[in-house]
Amino acid sequence: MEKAVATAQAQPNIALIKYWGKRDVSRNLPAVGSLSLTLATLWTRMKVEFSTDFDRDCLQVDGEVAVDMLPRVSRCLDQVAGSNRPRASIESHCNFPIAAGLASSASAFAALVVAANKACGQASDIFDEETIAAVASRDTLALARLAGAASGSAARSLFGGIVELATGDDDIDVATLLAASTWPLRVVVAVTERGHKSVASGDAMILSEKSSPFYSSWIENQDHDLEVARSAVNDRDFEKLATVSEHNCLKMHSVMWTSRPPIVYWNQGTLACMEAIRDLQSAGQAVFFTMDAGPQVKAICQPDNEALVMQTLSEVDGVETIMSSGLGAAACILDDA
Ligand code: 2P0
Repeated sequence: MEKAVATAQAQPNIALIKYWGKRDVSRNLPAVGSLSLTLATLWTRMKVEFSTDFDRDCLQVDGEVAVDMLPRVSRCLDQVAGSNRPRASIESHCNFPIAAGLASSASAFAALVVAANKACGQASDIFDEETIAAVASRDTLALARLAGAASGSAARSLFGGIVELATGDDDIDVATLLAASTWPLRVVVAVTERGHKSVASGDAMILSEKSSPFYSSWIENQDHDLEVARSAVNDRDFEKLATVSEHNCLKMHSVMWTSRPPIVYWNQGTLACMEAIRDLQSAGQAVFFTMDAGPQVKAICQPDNEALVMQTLSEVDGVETIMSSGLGAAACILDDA
């Protein structure tokens, strides 16, 4: 039996300056740059095994066969290992809720690309020469571009700390702006609903472009928000980062709300958490909120008020679970032993 196997881990990331909109749907290129925090304690682990003995790809997510997600995963493997590749068995494990606005596709596709690329390099006899040469030449940016082609936000999880993704001329550019240890921010996640989201974010972005009257001004102002956020990060200016991040998040949700039909990911718990965070801000606490394509609220704060933020959000009506994380590392290979 000819086989090649590797396992990788990636952490989800939370965007402060959001990706919403596609410049090129077929290549999945984002219409705007984005800036994000890679988390430390939430993860997806992906084991990819290619074998000439398999007659089809097979995906298991947390021990269950996942037929719906398989075509997207198979397409991503074709990009990494060539469309003539041997079929693969993929096992995914995740320590947080999937598809509920917690960026599970980001960590999943980042881990998938890293594991698949490593596996290809392990058993050259079952891949063609072109694939072997491509695999050997890939750096982290090349892996990020492959992950981004599968899921735009996944490109950012190839890097640790505070990460910026730029749209670039022909493809995205992604890099760490600030290492995780340089500014010890904390991210408190208030889970207000554990189900799958109502509209997939990719479809929702396309709907926003087609139907929201606010879409064009969202695109036009993004470079300005990125510049402000970048300078706030470089200066470790929490206030400035808070103001631009909340504004950018609310603009993205305004674009969603003004799409036809409207895309509303929030629930009552989301609004109650925002109000609790506003109260903390009024009491002088350095904390701000952000929400993505789901009802969960992420509160960004600092180590000295993390316990207070967690306690406050845990008492909000509608909050089911609280999780907390610092900033974490780039996607990496795990030792299969
Ligand atoms: C972000 N989101 O910047 C934004 C904010 C959701 C809201 O990136 O279509 O699942 O697969 O490229 O990566 C979620 O989008 O979208 C996302 P596709 P993805 O984090």
